[in-house]
Formats: sequence, C-alpha cells, structure tokens
Amino acid sequence: MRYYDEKHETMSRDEMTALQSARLVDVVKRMYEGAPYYRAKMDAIGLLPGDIKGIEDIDKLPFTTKADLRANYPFGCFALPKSEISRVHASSGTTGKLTVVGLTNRDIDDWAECAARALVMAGCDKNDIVHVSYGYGLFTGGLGLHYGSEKLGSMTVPASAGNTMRQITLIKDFGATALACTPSYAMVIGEEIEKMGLSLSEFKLKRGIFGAEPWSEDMKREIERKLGITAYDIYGLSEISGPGVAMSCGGDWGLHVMEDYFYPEIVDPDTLKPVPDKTDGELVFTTLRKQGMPLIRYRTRDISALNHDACSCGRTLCRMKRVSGRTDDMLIIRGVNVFPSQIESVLMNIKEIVGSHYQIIVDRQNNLDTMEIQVELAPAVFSDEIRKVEEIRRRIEHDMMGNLGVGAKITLVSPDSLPLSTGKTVRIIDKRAKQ
Ligand code: DLL
Repeated sequence: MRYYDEKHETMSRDEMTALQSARLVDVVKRMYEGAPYYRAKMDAIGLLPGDIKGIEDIDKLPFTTKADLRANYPFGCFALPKSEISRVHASSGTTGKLTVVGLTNRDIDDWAECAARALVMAGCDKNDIVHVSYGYGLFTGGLGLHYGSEKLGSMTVPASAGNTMRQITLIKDFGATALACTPSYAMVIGEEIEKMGLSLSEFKLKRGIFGAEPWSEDMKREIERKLGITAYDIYGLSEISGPGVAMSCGGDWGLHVMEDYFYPEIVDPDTLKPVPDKTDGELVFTTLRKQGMPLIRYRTRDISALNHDACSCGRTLCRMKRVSGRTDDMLIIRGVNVFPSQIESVLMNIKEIVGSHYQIIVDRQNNLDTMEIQVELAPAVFSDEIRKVEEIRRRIEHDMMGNLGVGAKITLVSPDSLPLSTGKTVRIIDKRAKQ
C-alpha cells in the first residue's frame, strides 16, 4: 500500500491551494460566528470574514497563542456548543493549567484519517499488528494512534505505557510488526529486551512510529539498531490534533504535513513575518476542517522549516523539518511537557520548608532524559536531622510526580548555596542541547 488517500496526498499545488482556500474561507466564517474570543481579535483590527478570500489572505488574520487558550479555560475556545463535542483531550499549560481541546465526531474521524495516512507512510497496512505504547488518556498519543490503526484495519494492541516487561512479552507473543511510542520509551524497551537476554529473532517488529518529543538522528539510529526496525518520526500537538499532523515517509528530509487539514506557516518569532522555504522559524498552524475547536494561525512555539520541493515518495504534501527545539521554556521530559512554572508552583506550596531558590538540570543518560531539581532548604529546616531531610526530599519528589506526571530527582542543598545571578536567573540547565 503506497498511499492511504492518494487523491489528497498527491494533488497538484494548484489543486491543494484551491482546497486550502475554500476551507480557510469556511473556517474563518465559522470562527467569527462561533468563537467570541476570535471574533474579538478580528473586530479589534476591523477584519470581516468576507475580507478573507483565499489562502493568500492568511497573513491578514490575527495569531492565536496558548495564552488565549488559558484565558478561556476550560471550554471557552470551542466554536460549537458543548452538546456537539464528543471528546476532550488536554496537555500541560504554562501555568500548570491544562490546555483543553474539544472534538466533534467528525474531528475524531479526520484525526484517525491523518493517523492512518501516517501509519501508511511508515509502511503499515491492514496486515500489520500495531502495538500502541503511547499513554491512553488526556494525552493524545494513545488514542490517536489507536484510532488511526483501527481505521487502517491493522490489528491494534492498546497496551498504553508502563510495565515494560509485560509490554515486551505482548510484543513478542502477539508478533507485533509496528511499535508506536515515544522515542525514549522505545529506548527503554530496547534496553529491557537486551537485559532479559532475548534475541531480536524472537520478534517480528519491522517499524516504529515515534514522536511527542524531540529526538536526534543519532537516537534514531540507536533505536533502529536496538530493535532491528526502521524508525519514523510522527509529529502532532493536542491543540491542532494529536499525532498525525505530520509524518516522515522515510525520505531524507522532514515530515509530510497533512496540509489539506492543517495549513502550515513558518514565521520569524520576533517579527512574526513569514520566512522563505527551508529557513528556520516558528511553526504556525491553521486548522482548515476542524469543527469543535478550530484554531487560526496558532503559534506552536516549535522551531522548524518548510520545504515545498518534490519528494521521492511521490507525495506532494509539503514537508516540515524535524522539530529541534522550542521558542519558549517548555521542556519535554520523556515525552511529557513540563513548564518550569509548574515546578515552581509545587515548591511555592511548601515555602516553609524550602527556600526560594531552585535549579533544574536536564540531561540525557543512555539516551533517556533525566531531570534533577536542586532545591535550597529553608534555614530553619536545614539544621534538622538527616531522617527529616530525607522525608522532605521524598515529599517533594512525590508532589513533583503528581503535578508534572514525570519523575524528577530531588537534591536538597544548603541555604544560599545555589548560584545567585545579577540579571535573569538561570533556572534551567539543559545539557541535552549540546549532545
Ligand atoms: O505530543 C502529540 C503526539 C503524540 C505527537 C504522539 C506524536 C506522537 P502534546 O502533548 O500536545 O501532543 O505536545 C505537543 O510535543 O508542540 C512539540 O513540542 C512536541 N512534539 C510532538 N511531536 C514531536 C516530534 C503530542 N515528532 C508538543 N518531534 C509539540 C519533536 C515533538 N517534538
């Protein structure tokens, strides 16, 4: 199977532009009528839906940011009444408040369609057995790949994340041919297989569908070696639609954007002006067909570039460069989005035992993200016995896990021992960037 939807995946640029234009005109009208927060943005600059005649007018439209979603938490960005929404998903927001999205039944179906296209780009068809180890729940990874795989007709194993030894047994016994999870979890699975002394010949795995966090070409090669598979990069974000906004076809450059559903732009994050093809900038998406919660010119904060050159796979869908980083301070730790402000609010809740200084050290060991939070103890607590200090450490570790959804090593340090800065405090040391 070469394409899931040959018509849309290989249409000419003129046909694509015509389709995108018609869909943009429609979504702007729907937003003006149904989403008061966006109507207010348009009214503020005197823009009417009729002013948008096609995709060439897109840069007249105001941007949308995570702050808009936060200000309208939880359901204020929906463009339809709640009675039309059949599913919600959510991901971390900058203040610890969740970013909530609402989908109609057709939205869920469209998303499954994009995920099915993505699976076909990775070489899957209905004969595959797809083991889904992305988390199921508010996170879009599990259910996104699940619906895509079912739509394709592949045998779908909803394993969700965790309990690695059991996962490996299932992958082996069921003869899974495709594995869908974060690249860091794929590394964990690969390492556990080695530790269990199993041989790759006992497995039928051929391909992996990995995403939800930045990963390097080196890590790709390492996973391919450890699992004996070909690894593919899948991109998405809850706000636009989960996994399947873009997908690598195995070619040598980037990921194909499902641009009949999501119109991509790259802008300079400072001037917000578009940049030329193959130039890095901030990725911005407009959902062209979504009903429940369309977004217009949504700033993803992800750094990427676009490429409209022809691809050897035959698809005409433009490509986006593998996402290498972000323009904000969001950290992605083993696939989980973490904002430093969430860490801060956990610490601020126990102000009486910790001081006001902390530092976050993110690293990568054996290809796995690690996060250490160094916290200064309050002077009054510092003189206490070791047992008490250990209790405090465990309590913070527990609170962090509960709030962030990912583990952090807590190191308690004496009062006033963390470096003081005279300017902007450097709270995050991300050693991964240099690797
Ligand atoms: O991570 C959706 C997803 C699930 C994508 C499973 C792929 C596979 P969020 O939790 O909303 O949604 O996080 C979105 O994760 O803005 C990027 O910063 C990052 N991200 C997602 N995919 C990739 C990728 C899901 N392939 C945020 N490479 C995005 C690099 C990625 N970063």
